[in-house]
Amino acid sequence: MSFQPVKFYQTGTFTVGNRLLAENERSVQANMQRTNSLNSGHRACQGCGEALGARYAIDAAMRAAKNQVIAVNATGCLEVFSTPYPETSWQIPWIHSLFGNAAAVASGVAAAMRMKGRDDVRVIAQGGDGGTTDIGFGCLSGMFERNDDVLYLCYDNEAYMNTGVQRSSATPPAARTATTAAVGREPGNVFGTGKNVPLIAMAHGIPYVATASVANLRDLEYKVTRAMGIRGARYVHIHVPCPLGWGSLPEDTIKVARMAIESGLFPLFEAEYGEVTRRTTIRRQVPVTEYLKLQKRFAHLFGKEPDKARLERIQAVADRNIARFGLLG
Ligand SMILES: Cc1ncc(C[n+]2csc(CCOP(=O)(O)OP(=O)(O)O)c2C)c(N)n1
Ligand code: SF4
Repeated sequence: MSFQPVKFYQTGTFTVGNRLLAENERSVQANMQRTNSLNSGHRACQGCGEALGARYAIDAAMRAAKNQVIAVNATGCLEVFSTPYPETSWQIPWIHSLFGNAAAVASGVAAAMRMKGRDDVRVIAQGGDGGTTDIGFGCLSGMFERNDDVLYLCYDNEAYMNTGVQRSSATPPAARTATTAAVGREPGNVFGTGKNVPLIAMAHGIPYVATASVANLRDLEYKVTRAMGIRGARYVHIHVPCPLGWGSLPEDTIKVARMAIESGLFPLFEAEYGEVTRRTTIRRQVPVTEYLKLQKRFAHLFGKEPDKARLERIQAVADRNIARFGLLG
């Protein structure tokens, strides 16, 4: 008799499918022992990708470290919506210092733990793309270069959201922000600017670098767990749509994140010591327009006449990623 294994798709939460999986394959969030590190009651907007990503990432890290985690947070939405003094949604030791020094503070905490002989306590630094790719970049590079025993999590919502959606060096080309108006000869953010911090992290030769997305929460948990199993400097860059800044519907957060992956604009991969070791292939490449149309920050590309030239340039970015990382298998 022929045998066809049953494949469960909705395995991320408390769904039936997840409970039918073997215990070691279930998501951290599906387990009653999850730590709820970022608890309910915080003030993130509806559909905030950053809140979702942080909850999954830190709970996975807590499980991997047997609940011995200290987190250092850069200034930004995650810090502000979770910790309006004197309240906090964090259920873990958590420190906020400045906008740009999370990596340096985390290096200091890791050094203190080493001096105390507490190698069971693991240190995480986290921040938005502005705190990571711009103002905190020097501290982050130093942390990488010294190979400090810290996992850095960047929640990339592609702009400075907490202060009203200003452009960062992670803002994509053509995106409208408060500082890149959709007018003039080059509407939105200019092409050919910005930086790719996962690739820069790889250039430091650190033990582990990965990209992840809230569209694939099991993969996010896996990558954080993997990173926690390694000592030294580690970096995970998580794509987190921001309904407020991107002008997307709160209920579309996962869809928007998935379109970024399936168009090739946000490649998912892992790298060890500077070399790509694994990437997530795409079943069917979707045109970038499917992703862009869901967001008002790109609305100027779809006026009476679509801005063909800019759309083609964005498509070329996606196609280049697909070729570079071999995303079509
Ligand atoms: C030295 C300094 N400059 C500016 C600010 C104001 N500030 C606070 S949060 C923030 C934006 C944070 O953006 P990002 O790091 O991308 O995180 P997000 O809010 O998007 O999650 C800015 C500019 C500050 N706190 N400190
Ligand atoms: S502005 Fe964006 S990142 Fe900040 S809480 Fe709202 S949805 Fe989240």
